[in-house]
Amino acid sequence: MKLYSQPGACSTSSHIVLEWAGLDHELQTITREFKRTPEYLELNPTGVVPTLVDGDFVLTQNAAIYAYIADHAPDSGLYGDGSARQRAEANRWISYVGSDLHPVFKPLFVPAAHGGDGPGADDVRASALANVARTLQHAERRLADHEWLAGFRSPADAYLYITLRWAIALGVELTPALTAFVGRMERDEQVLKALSDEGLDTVG
Ligand SMILES: N[C@@H](CCC(=O)N[C@@H](CS)C(=O)NCC(=O)O)C(=O)O
Repeated sequence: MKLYSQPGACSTSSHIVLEWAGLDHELQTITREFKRTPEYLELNPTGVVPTLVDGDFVLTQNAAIYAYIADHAPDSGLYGDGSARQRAEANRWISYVGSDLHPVFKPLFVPAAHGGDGPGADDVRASALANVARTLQHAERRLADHEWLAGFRSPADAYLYITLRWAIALGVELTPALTAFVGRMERDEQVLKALSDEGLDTVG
């Protein structure tokens, strides 16, 4: 399998999941500019990361990639014990990160697409930062009495960790439960390997 990842983007979560699964893989780190090339657009027509290539099969979307990886590593426990309930629990938290949390960062990363490059730029930024903090409260409450979002370590944790790196870079102050979670992730050897392979530092 070959993963295309832009270091520090959400694709790094798919990379962490590959490491957790213990699957042999090749990594190609790419830049924002490379995502606009015809070569890459042929693989991923929307020009985003991640993309996973397995033989003649090209897969996009983090959630789909996590599940595909887990299907190739059935003993990895990535979706808990594999029961309907634990798979649903992992998917519930993957959806929260992917559909609720990840999008609230967009006005901060692509201000021009959200009216944040004109006279009201400061207001757009302040409101986006408030949205990040508000949306993170759900994870904070969960992690106050759980080590991992789903109750066991799942792809949702890798995805949350990447969004927390973004929050830290943007100056959002993390609550103790989220800070402790970042620490747990950064004590994990496979997480450290993925970060190092992408040339990334720890942030906790
Ligand atoms: N729903 C997509 C979201 C992918 C996405 O938003 N990727 C971002 C990086 S985190 C991206 O490549 N954006 C385009 C850009 O930066 O130009 C997925 O889960 O794969």
